[in-house]
Amino acid sequence: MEQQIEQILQQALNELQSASQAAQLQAFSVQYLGRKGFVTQYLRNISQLPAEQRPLAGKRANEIKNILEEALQKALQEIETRQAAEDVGIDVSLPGRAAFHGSMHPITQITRQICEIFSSMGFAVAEGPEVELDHYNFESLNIPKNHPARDMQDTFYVSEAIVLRTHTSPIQVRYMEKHTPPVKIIAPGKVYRCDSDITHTPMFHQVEGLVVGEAISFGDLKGILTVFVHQMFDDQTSLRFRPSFFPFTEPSAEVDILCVMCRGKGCRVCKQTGWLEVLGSGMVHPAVFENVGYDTSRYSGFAFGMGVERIAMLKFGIDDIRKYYENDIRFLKQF
Ligand code: 2NM
Repeated sequence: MEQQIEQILQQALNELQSASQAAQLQAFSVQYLGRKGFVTQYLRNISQLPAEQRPLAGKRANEIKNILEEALQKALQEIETRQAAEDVGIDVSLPGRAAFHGSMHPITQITRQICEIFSSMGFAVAEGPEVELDHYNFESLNIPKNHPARDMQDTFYVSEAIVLRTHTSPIQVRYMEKHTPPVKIIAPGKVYRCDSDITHTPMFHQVEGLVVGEAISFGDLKGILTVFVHQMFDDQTSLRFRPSFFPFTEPSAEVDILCVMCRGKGCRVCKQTGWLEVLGSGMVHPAVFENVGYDTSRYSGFAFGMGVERIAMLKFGIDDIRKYYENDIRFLKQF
């Protein structure tokens, strides 16, 4: 008996599932829940069971009756809803139009990843204008009037005193004017230079960093950039600091990392050197501090800068920077 009622339940639920017409549900109702239906019959037969089995069998039979009544109501409602939709000319069985999925541009992804690594080391993120005064882009950074970077050939001039920023350093100068040390910031953003070939686009992205405080040393610079490279690539990626020159830092260093493609063996990407140049850096030049009113006998600091496209090309194995800006959906979809 017990098994019988569970079988009736299963069979009833299966039938409900395949019913798509109101008439079928009507028949279902009669067949299972009607006066002569299966469930009603079963309830009647309980009186013939041994007395000790009756309470449990009765309880279960009533539960099943409720389950079926509820399921029947739900099925009826679904059919009504569908009928109402069809009455006004909507075919609810038509597949919907797929939503168009966008995704983050690879350069945005890498910019955010760089910012996240520095944020985790306590850096704040600063931003500033892309159309910048010559004063903030060059003058305050100790870049002399005759410097080649200031040529019309290299810089987009809006007017004699206004340029499209050629690096994000002016963000840091503006920040220093408004804040006293300690300073610990990164400055991400678009920068512009008159340049266009397979490794240069007229607009590209940089992230620069600046730390100023009492007794900040070149050792601090090495430590911060080592942690950054190990987090951005992996901790097997060694670094090499090479003497260099920038007008706004002294001493200055170029930072190379072990080639991520060949691991130092020498390949096409590292031009057989085993190393890749990825960062510029140095101790901030006292002339820059004087320009923002910092006491150079009390404060020292370091700064660094990197090109986001270059980091992204290495991370993703892309060899032509222009691919990032052709808006070819087949390329962009891969990230
Ligand atoms: C670099 C390399 C070296 C730099 C310097 C400054 C500032 F504003 F503090 F003077 N900001 N960024 C810097 C120093 C940037 O990029 C290749």
